[in-house]
This record gives sequence, structure tokens and C-alpha cells, in this order.
Amino acid sequence: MRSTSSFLVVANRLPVDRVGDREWRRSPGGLVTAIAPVMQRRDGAWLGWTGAAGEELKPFDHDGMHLIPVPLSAREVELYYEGFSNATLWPLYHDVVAPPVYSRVFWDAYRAVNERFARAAADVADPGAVVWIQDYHLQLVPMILRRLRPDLKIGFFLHIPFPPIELFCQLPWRSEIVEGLLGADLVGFQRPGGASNFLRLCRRLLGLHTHRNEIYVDGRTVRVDAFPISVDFAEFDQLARDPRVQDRAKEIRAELGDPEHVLLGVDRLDYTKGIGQRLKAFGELLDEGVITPDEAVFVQVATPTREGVPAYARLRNEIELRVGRINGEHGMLGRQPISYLHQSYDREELAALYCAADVLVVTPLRDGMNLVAKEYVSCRFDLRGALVLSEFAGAADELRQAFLVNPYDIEGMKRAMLAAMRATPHELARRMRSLRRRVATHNVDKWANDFLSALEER
Ligand code: ADQ
Repeated sequence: MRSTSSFLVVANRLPVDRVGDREWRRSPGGLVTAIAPVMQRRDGAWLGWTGAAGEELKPFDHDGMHLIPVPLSAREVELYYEGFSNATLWPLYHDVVAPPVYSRVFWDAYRAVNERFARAAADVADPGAVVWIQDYHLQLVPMILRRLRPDLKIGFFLHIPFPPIELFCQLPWRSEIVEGLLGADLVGFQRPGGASNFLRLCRRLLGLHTHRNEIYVDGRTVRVDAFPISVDFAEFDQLARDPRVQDRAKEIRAELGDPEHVLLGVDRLDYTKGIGQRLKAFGELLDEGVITPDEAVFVQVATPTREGVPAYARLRNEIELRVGRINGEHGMLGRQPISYLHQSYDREELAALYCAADVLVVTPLRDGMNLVAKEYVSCRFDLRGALVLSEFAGAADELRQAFLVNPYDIEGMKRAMLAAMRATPHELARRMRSLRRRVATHNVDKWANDFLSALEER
């Protein structure tokens, strides 16, 4: 087995999930789909955690990818992953929609784990190798790695929003994080707004000189840019055309009682996704009699996530209480206006749900991109279906023909949901054609290629 590689991806998680005791399965999701071919072409390696605390495994090959496990103890999962990553950075970067926890113990663990990832990468990178570091869990890795291995080409991509300076500066370790990121040759964000927030922060907080999208630091230049991530359009388009998926979509509608309108939400059960707000809007439309439970049903799929972080357990209770109230008020025996599923589905079932839904409601209070919106568009080859989309999702920069909403404005959301339900087939087709054109030409391959070509030019 090779001991070094010329292309490395460094991410919190490895791109595989365990099935049973010994087997692995490639994780679903765009990032893996986009990067796997690049890894195979370049003989690359992926460093990350297996997802099991305290597990120490040797590197192994899976599905044409060389995987290098980085171990985390149970205490590190609690302090670095659930703590600093998901109770400090996640809420801070999402407009403090929940109060971030600032804990020195979390920070110490974050630093130690970032150091471990950087050392592991330094040990296996060929001279001059390209290293692509992913996401908010590993923002210190670029600088630690540069100090260990100045010969490498280092790229960093942030999958979540980068907040304005006024919010970011709450962080007691703000300078360390910015300096950590500046170890990269290229720092990528989802939206141009994130890139300009970062440039401004470098000027104001560290007094660095910037010109356009470049920052001058220690005699080097760091390029900063937006690379909006996307989905594998062709894969979803094909999946949706599969007769089995189409049959399943009809079956889903029949199981829901063949209502006139099926509205759908698909999210991780996260407080940034605005699930409560959209259910409130739907509930008020029922309360006011503007729609009836015979006419419209709402299917909300909420995948369990980060269950070790207290704010997530609270959110689950709030959402389940709201669903219970609305169903209690407006349901009938055997028929409920909201079908709430706290479960995860495979891609075929997800595609069938997208095909069954007349309206997809995506209302995050803040979201880096939101791939669910792009998956829905990719599945609607029939040019039917409406997308209600929050202005605060990165996807709103590109998907201008969606019914755009401010998720804090309940009346506005009610109007947009009604407009989406009542739009003519002609209007829906016009909007969907334009949405599909965008996602088809800006798919996930383009995202990975754009980022890597920009990095290689450095
Ligand atoms: P997430 O916050 O996880 O991603 P999103 O972009 O919507 O949000 O991706 C979720 C993925 O999980 C989608 O591919 C979706 O199909 C899948 N999924 C959701 N619910 C599911 C269910 N019940 N069953 C099966 N699959 C389900 C973070 C950022 C986003 C950014 C992405 C990628 O928060 O803003 O778009 O990374 O950069």
C-alpha cells in the first residue's frame, strides 16, 4: 500500500459509513460523489474520523479511495466535535440563531484535534502535493500544516456561511481562527458575501493589506473566492426518470390521500433550517381556513442529527409539540395535515418524495448553500413543482426563479406558499426550466473543478 499521496482531502469525517462490524459503504452526498473521481484519477487519499470514538484503525482502501483514519477519543468528540464545532462555531456562523457557547475547554480540544489532523496530513503528503481541507471543524489546519510543510499547495473550503465581522468578533479566539485559515493558498466560500466578510475581517482585525480578492500575509498572497457547491444534476435527473421512482411517487401521493397539494420539507433536524417557522405558516393557513386539510398536506422529513448537543434535543421537542398541536386541531381519524418523519431515507425514496411534492419548502434562517433545493430542481424533469426558498440560503443567489421568502416573516411565507400552490402550470414550467438550466450547468463537478483549478494556479 502507498505511504504518500500527491492529492489529499482532509475532512472531519471519512467518506464512508460502517455497515455491520467489518464492512464499509460509501456515504451518500455530493461531496463524496464530486471528489471520488478526482481521488481515483490522482491516486489521492482522504483523511478523516471514522465516526466511532476511541477507534484506532490502520489506513485502508475502499471503492478506489485510500482512506486514512484520524482517531478521536470520546472526550474529544464531546469537546471538539459537539462542543467547539457544533455548539460554538455552528451557531456563531449561522447569525447566532442560537447562543454560541464560549468555552476554553472546547477551544483547547479543538486546537489539539486540528494539530493531529495537520500532522497526519503532513506525514502522508508527497513533496508539492495538493491538500484540500474541508469545513469549519478544521480551520486551524491550514496554518499548522503550512508550518510543517511549506512545500504543499493548501486549499480550504468552508461549507457553512462566513458571518459578518460584527458577529465573528464575539469569538474569544477570533484572531487564531483567521490566522489558521490564512495558512491556505486559496480560501473558498459558498457565497461572494462570505468571501467579502472574510476580506474585511482580515483588514480590520489583523490590519492586513488586501487587493481585490487577495490578501498579503507573511510575504505570500492568499486568494479568497466564492465557489457555490452543487449536486450531481445528471444522477438525480436520471433517478427521477426511473419508472420505479415514478411509481413510488404515485404511491406516496395515494398514501397521503391524493390531496390537491403536497408540500414537502427535507432537512437535518437543525435549528438553522427554519422548520418551526414553516410549520407555523402552514398551521396558520389551516387555522384561517385559507386551505383545508383535504386540499393540502405537509410532509416534513427531519433527519436526526447531533443528538448529543442540548439545543438539538430541545428543538426536537418544540417541533414535535407543534406538529402534535396542528394535527390535533385539524386532523381527522386516519388523516393528518402534517406527516412528520424523524428518519433518514435512501436516494431513491428521496427522489420519489421530490417527485411526489408539488411544493418544496426550504426556509432556513441561514444556510451555507442548501443542497435539498438543488436536488429537488434536478428531479423535476417534468417541469412541474414549485420551490419556496429562503433568501438566507446560499442557493438563493443562483435560484432566482424560486418563490423567495424571508423565513422570519410568517405572513410573507404564507403568501409565498399560497402563490406556489396556486401558480399555473405555465408559470411553474417557466420557473422550473430556468432553475434546472442553472443547476445543470453549475453542477458539483464544476464546483470541484473550479476550486481545484484555482488552487493549482497558485
Ligand atoms: P447540510 O446542513 O447538511 O449541509 P444540505 O445542503 O441541505 O444541508 O444537505 C443535506 C443533505 O442531506 C442533502 O444531500 C439531503 O439529500 C440529505 N438529507 C437530508 N435529509 C435527509 C433524509 N431524511 N434522508 C436522507 N437524506 C437526507 C452543509 C451546509 C449546507 C451546504 C452543504 C454542502 O449546512 O448549507 O449546502 O453542507 O456544502
